[in-house]
Amino acid sequence: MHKLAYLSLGSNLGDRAANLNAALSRLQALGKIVAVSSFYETEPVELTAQPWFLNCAVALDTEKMPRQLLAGVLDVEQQMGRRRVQKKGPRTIDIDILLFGSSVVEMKGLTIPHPSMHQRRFVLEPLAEIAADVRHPVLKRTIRELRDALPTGQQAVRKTGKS
Ligand code: PH2
Ligand code: MG
Ligand code: MG
Repeated sequence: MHKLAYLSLGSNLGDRAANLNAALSRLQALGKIVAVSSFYETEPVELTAQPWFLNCAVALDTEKMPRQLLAGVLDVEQQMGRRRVQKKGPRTIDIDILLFGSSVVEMKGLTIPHPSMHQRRFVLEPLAEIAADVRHPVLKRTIRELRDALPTGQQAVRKTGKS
């Protein structure tokens, strides 16, 4: 059974663009990448005393179940040398599952839709580029509507080239 999953990728250590590209390449083991947003230079949120991020959004056509997909993305993070030193702190690569078709998933260690995606401009701005009309299955708003409803001037997000 095919599902269209949307992922958020972020990096703020080392060569950030190379890290995003390496993750994109490895994600092909988990399905077919059908869309990738531009890369966005984004101000850190939550833990603000850390380098700026490069973030993007990806649409992945996958046959994996949510659990397997999570295991797969954690595996890619591991392969890329991610070390969990500080919660929400600097990382070579972070891959978060945002949406999984229109499924709502509540399992230990995995909540889909991602519980804070609708509050994060660094997620919604890239995602709106590839999924503006996709509807959040819990909030019943499209990604464009969620993006437009964010408070203005709060988190800086700048579109850069694609790679
Ligand atoms: N990820 C976080 C915390 N803060 N800020 C930005 N701009 N981009 C991120 O990917 C990010 C963050 C935790 O995963
Ligand atoms: Mg994250
Ligand atoms: Mg994560």
